Amino acid sequence: MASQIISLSSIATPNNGVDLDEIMQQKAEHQGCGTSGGSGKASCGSGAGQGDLAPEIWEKVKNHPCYSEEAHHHYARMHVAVAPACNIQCNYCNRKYDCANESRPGVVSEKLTPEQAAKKVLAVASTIPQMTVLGIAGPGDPLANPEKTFKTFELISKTAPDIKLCLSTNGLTLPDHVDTIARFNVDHVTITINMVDADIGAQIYPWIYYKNKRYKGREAAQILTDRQMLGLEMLTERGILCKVNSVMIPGINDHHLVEVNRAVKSRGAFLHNIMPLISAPEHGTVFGLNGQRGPTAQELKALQDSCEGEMNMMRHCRQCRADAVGLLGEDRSAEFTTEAVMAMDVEYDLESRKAYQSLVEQERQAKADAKQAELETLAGEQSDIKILIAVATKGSGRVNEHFGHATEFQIYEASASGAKFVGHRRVDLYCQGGYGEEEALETTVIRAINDCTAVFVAKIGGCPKASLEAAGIDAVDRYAFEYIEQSIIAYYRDYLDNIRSGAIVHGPRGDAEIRQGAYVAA
Ligand code: CLF
Ligand code: SF4
Repeated sequence: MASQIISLSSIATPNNGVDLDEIMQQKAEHQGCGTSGGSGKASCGSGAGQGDLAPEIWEKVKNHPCYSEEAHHHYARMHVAVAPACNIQCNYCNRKYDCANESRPGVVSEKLTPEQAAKKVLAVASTIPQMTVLGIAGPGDPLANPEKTFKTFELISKTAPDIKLCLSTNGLTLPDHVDTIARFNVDHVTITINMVDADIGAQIYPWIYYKNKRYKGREAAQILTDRQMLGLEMLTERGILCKVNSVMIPGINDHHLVEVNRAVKSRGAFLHNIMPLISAPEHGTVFGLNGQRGPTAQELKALQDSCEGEMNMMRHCRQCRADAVGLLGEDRSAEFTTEAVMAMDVEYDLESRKAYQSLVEQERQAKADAKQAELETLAGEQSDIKILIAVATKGSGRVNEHFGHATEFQIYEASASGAKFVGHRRVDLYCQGGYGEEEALETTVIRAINDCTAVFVAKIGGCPKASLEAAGIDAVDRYAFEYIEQSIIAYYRDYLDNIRSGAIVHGPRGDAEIRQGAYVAA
């Protein structure tokens, strides 16, 4: 999503472009044009988001945007593309495809040396104080490029010791590197595990290259799954937090992923991230070319829901580029080209980063308190009605994006138990230079959020509002600049009241689409 560029100064506030004074002013202006704001309760209180996590685990996840859904509204990650080679072939991967406007794993604009990567990390950390995690996720496999990967970690752990190190691998050589991973204090490792059955694996992986030999078919898949399970066990024994990423491929591993979920949970994985297959002919992948489809939004949600009782499910993954920079829903990589980074005068100021992050923590606490207060108004509510709500946001857990500027919508499920983040949907930009593209609205936005009862926005024009309402989606701007979860709970309470009074009739919504094609910037 390279077109979603926010100015450098914008991210240097806890609200991603909107500081608190500015929010209050925007709220006042917004209310002045005929809408009403929600209630902005905020007070001090309990810790934001720790739940029942042990303190040492919370310490590791609290500002990691991938390991904590709540943190992803506030903290950013960056990837450095130091690992070009791969030792396996996945039928959904084509690293030759390179488009600056495309956002998916394996895609990068520039490959870096470890030294260039280290300079880039300092440049980004100085510009974006809420960048807390450095991940190496390709464009190939980091552990198929161990020298470059670990050299990069070594350089960064010396110059920017407050940044968490993160690694994402296919797992084939993972057991060989577990000791080195532990030595470099890499606290977070992701393994992509799509199967634990070699017959299914043979449909996903045409070959692997292992110990100087190429293996194919079932034999290749069996070696891969054995190595993945061993690597996962070795990491969790050492107390390293492991996340498992799985690509949901309808007709191949969709039902099987429940079994994968059990297998990784029993080996100590902390989090399971089931992602939709991205498959389009223009990507040139085997699956893209043979017409393999990805899941619909409701198919993905149903699978995630069915695994949720087993372990923590990640639903906020953005399937990032291997050179992504910024909050998960944005990509600022275009600001940090090698040329731009090398020309930068970088001053790494640990104290000012800490000071900034303490402001972020205050904002998180205020948000958690506001949510809790609103939740108390649902106490005793017995309704089993659940609705989905799409939210236009640019971070900080607030409804703070205009409908026409949204390149994605965050999706929440509202129920008697409160508001739960259940995913996001990417869309084409509706606003194209001052006028709305009806086609983009009809073909993309409505299809992407068709399963939602309402969409919350900071602002929306009359035409798109009417189109959404014709599609049965309530376009709501009365919560502009309020906290998302607090607003969703308030809306849900009103929704139930309206059903009971007969003002509205609750009915089922349809399915929605997950965007599959290449992203085209406005
Ligand atoms: Fe990067 Fe991955 Fe680390 Fe995150 S991404 S290496 S754990 S810092 Fe995150 Fe991006 Fe999804 Fe990966 S949103 S693709 S899960
Ligand atoms: Fe591509 Fe990653 Fe699969 Fe390698 S492991 S083929 S880089 S998706």
